[in-house]
Amino acid sequence: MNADLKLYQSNGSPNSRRVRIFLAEKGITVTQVPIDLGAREQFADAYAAINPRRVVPTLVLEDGTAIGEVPAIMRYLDEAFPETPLLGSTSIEKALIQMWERRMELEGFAPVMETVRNRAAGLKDRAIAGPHGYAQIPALVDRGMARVRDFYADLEARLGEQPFVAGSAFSAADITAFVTIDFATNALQFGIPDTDVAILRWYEALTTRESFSA
Ligand SMILES: N[C@@H](CCC(=O)N[C@@H](CS)C(=O)NCC(=O)O)C(=O)O
Repeated sequence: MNADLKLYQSNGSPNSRRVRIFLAEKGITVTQVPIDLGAREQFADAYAAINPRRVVPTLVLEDGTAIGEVPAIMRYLDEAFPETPLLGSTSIEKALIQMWERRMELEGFAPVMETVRNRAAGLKDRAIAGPHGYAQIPALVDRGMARVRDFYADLEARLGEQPFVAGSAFSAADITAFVTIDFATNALQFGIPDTDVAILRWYEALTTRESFSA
């Protein structure tokens, strides 16, 4: 389905990828507007007018409303296009999926991001994305790696009990967890440990979904 929406995004941005996969899973096609983070296009006045936080992604609706923050974008899309819900249908499903998606973001995605941003030479004084510059804190790298290790251990325990992160059905929580793992693998060379058989089983199954190449 073609929707009259614009997604400002960057191909190399894992946050943008969470939304691209979400859209692909729902079968929604939008106009993608590339923002070149390497060229600091997020700081251009034209983009700052759309998203004053100067980060991607941003979803812009037909009436010009600009929605930032990945969970908010997901929520809008799931409510505006209710077919193939990825954030649940009942009150209980919605609460549990939000709980698990938030855990994947806070306990997985954020520690990977924190480690990458406090380590990469090219991100000196850009340790936190957004309009304000922050210096790197090297001690956060070791702590971040420990948090990523714990994320894998906790996810292994969860997927040993349930086929998907939020339970019996695929959801947005799986998207955030999967993007987190690819991000950790590519940016930190910290892939799924060989002993994490439940994560490996789940990961292999998800790679067969067409949406995950989005
Ligand atoms: N909390 C924001 C985070 C967005 C974010 O950090 N995006 C990164 C790319 S993954 C970005 O735009 N970075 C720009 C920069 O580092 O200047 C969200 O959920 O959308």
